[in-house]
Amino acid sequence: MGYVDYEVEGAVGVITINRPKSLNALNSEVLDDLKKVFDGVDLETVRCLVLTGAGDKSFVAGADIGEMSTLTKAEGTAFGKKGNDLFLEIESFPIPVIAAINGFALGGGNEISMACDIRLCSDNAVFGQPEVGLGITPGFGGTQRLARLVGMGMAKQLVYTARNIKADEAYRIGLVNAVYTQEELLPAAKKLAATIAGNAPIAVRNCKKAINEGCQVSISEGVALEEKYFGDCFESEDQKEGMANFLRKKDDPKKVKHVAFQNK
Ligand code: CO8
Repeated sequence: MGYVDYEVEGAVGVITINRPKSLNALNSEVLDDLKKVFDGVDLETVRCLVLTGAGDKSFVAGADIGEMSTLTKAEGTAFGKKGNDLFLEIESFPIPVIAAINGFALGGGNEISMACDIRLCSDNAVFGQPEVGLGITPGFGGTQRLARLVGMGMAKQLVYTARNIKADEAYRIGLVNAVYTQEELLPAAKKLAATIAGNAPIAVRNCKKAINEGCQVSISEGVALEEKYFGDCFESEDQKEGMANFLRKKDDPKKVKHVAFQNK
């Protein structure tokens, strides 16, 4: 569809931002197309998503500077809200989203990757928040999510200097979980997604909610959230079968089997 492609392989959905001539920069149409694709994901069958960019040069080189260049204050605020609303939807999407960062992840590109649950990148990836060099602040969540991911001191340094960093430094500061060659990146992201998709879906979704929501509150409120999401897993078919399988294995290791979780 338009600027965004979507393919399903088994229980893994792969979303590709496809505007390579502009290094996959996010204009309003790309944001609209992304929203349509996320809203259309069949959550009955798809259990994990991979988000990547088309081509071998760029994941997303930021929000579209041409489109932003003529915005008024009111339009700038509205554009920021459009991106923020979408990225909040991605962050709280019911199933995990893995960013496979295959090149530039600048400005809005770094910001959309930070709305994902897990970031993997290729060795040619470049990260940064160049906004202050353009006369604006990060506007799609960069001032908020970067500090939460890499700590306030490092986030402030990256944002205030507008300095780009390479994949190895992004890995060192904990912005990405792993670095691959370009050829290896997408297969590795799909393999990780398939591993997640093979686990009990209700439990994985509840883990995502417990971690995301728990990060915003005190530890006592966080563990109360965990108790709720933990308790909610009980009496599900997947909990009963997952635990019964473990007990069968203990009883007789030959009875070991792969549990095909039902999402029930
Ligand atoms: N917006 C629009 N077009 C872009 C962008 C972008 N962010 N990035 C690249 N392009 C386009 C170029 O204009 C060029 O198009 P054309 O061929 O028509 O001239 C094409 O992509 C290829 O780019 P280059 O020729 O520049 O490729 P290079 O390999 O020489 O350089 C770079 C690659 C280093 C990535 C360079 O393109 C660059 O610096 N791009 C801009 C990166 C940037 O500053 N991104 C941050 C933008 S600000 C932002 O994201 C704010 C988010 C919050 C918004 C909130 C709104 C209120």
